[in-house]
Amino acid sequence: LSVETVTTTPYEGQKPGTSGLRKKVKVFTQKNYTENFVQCILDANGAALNGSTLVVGGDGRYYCKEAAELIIRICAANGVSKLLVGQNGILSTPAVSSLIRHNNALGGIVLTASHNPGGPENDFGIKFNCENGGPAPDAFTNNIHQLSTVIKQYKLVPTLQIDIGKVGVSSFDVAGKSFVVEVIDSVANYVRHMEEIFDFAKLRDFVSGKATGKPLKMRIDSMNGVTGAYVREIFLNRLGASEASVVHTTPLPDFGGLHPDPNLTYAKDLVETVAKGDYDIGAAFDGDGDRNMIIGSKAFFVTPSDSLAVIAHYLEAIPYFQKNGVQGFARSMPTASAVDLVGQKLGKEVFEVPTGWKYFGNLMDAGRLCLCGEESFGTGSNHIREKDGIWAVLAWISVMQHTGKSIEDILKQHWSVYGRNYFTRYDYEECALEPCNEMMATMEKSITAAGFVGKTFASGGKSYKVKEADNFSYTDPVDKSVATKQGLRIVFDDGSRIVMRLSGTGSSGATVRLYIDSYEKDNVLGQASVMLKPLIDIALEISALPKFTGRNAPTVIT
Ligand code: VG1
Ligand code: CO
Repeated sequence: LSVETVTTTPYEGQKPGTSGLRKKVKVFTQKNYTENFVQCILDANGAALNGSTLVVGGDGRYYCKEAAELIIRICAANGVSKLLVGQNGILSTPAVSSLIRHNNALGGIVLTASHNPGGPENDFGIKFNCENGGPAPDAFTNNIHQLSTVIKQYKLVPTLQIDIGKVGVSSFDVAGKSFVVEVIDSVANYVRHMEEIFDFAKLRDFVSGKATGKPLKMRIDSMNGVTGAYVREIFLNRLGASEASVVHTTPLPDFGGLHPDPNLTYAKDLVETVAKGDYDIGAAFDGDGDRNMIIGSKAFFVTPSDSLAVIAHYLEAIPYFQKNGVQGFARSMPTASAVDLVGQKLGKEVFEVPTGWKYFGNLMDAGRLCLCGEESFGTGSNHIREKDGIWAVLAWISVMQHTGKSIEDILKQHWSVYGRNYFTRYDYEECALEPCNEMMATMEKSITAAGFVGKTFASGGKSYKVKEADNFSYTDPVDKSVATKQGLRIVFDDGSRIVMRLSGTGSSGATVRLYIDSYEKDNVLGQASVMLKPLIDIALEISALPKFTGRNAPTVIT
């Protein structure tokens, strides 16, 4: 087969955000758009690309398969030796991370827009993960973007034909060099990995009811995303759950019209079913399987910040940590600091990093971090370098098995020991960009002006004194790289916080995220929306959000 060089011109805006490049399908399917970006990803790897192995797969959304086939033809022309491709182009994000690590690959190209809706009218995305299995760091993605502004040509092997619907190995001769494509079973490697981490025999006895006399009643909702196949294999085949325990397990190109984001708004079906029914645990995942939501009986909601803290507290219930030890913990800056308290108690390092999983990787590689999470329904460990939805559910079931308690009781006990971080996030989606930029600039100015620290704000009978206010910046403790402008934050005397930032995962307009975090040592059984109301009002006042966005209410509350 021979290589063709195609002349092209740059597209504007090929700048990866929090987690890869996300645009409407219609943008990706413009002439040479995907080709350009993929060529830039490959070029950003420099000489290391030659003779390398890469992993390719995605969440099964619309355009995934076509993009995977295109990537195969481009990789073939650029000196890559071997590709591991998920069958039909399907691999969850955690599975890609695991495969990269297990195969010593140079990296992986992940085809997903994660929790964004899919289908011809909606979003597609491409993300590059590096050889540690984690999302490429800022320096790398900046390089990709830089290359995309000057690209003049890309290379591909236009005549390379391959059926990625069939598992198997195909070898090609590309201009005298060997190129191998191995289409792999999408779930096998990942399932094996989970079996190494958790005690499946014990969990099977617990889930099937052999150990307790009654099966664990669960409802696992894949929301028509990529986790369906993984969920069926793990929960039904390996752990002996009943067929009724899993729903929406067929990955669909448009997620069946669902917005595959596991939160109280978009996973409504799960929440309502569990609220009405007789379940011990409910869980949902996002499109690419890295996010998770956990709810207990009667839809008792576990905030992701609490979920992280509880798992941290019970890590000894998981064989992987018994074997490998427990290093430090970490959370993203907007995430409530519940895990910090567990870290303090256990004498572990706790890190606060900017939003996005890429910031955890260095700390894990350096052996300083084993468990981390984000308020955005992301939880994971150093078994891979992505957050991992199914892993989180297995961790929770392990904690339930270990304690013999319900999810609600586990949380209540946790709060009685550590106190409670009330937390909520307000999202204002698809706002006009300009006024949002102006709002952020104005707020940054006012919170960093002389006299702001020390000021007191009062609302609803509560008052809060500003202790610290800034635009968060982070210096990576390992490679000393600096990330600036990661979100405005106001920290009050009692540890309560207001955080505001613009999303970096949207495909159009601006999404404002407002995070409210308030700690109570003793008053732990209140209702979050009531407890947080005063701080929310203060945040809206300081930011003048209604004025800038024209919105009186958020689109999503989590
Ligand atoms: C959001 C979340 C962030 C998460 C990112 C990717 O980013 O807030 O915590 O890491 O999505 O998650 P942003 O910039 O929109 O706030 V996923 O599951 O969409 O890859
Ligand atoms: Co995701």
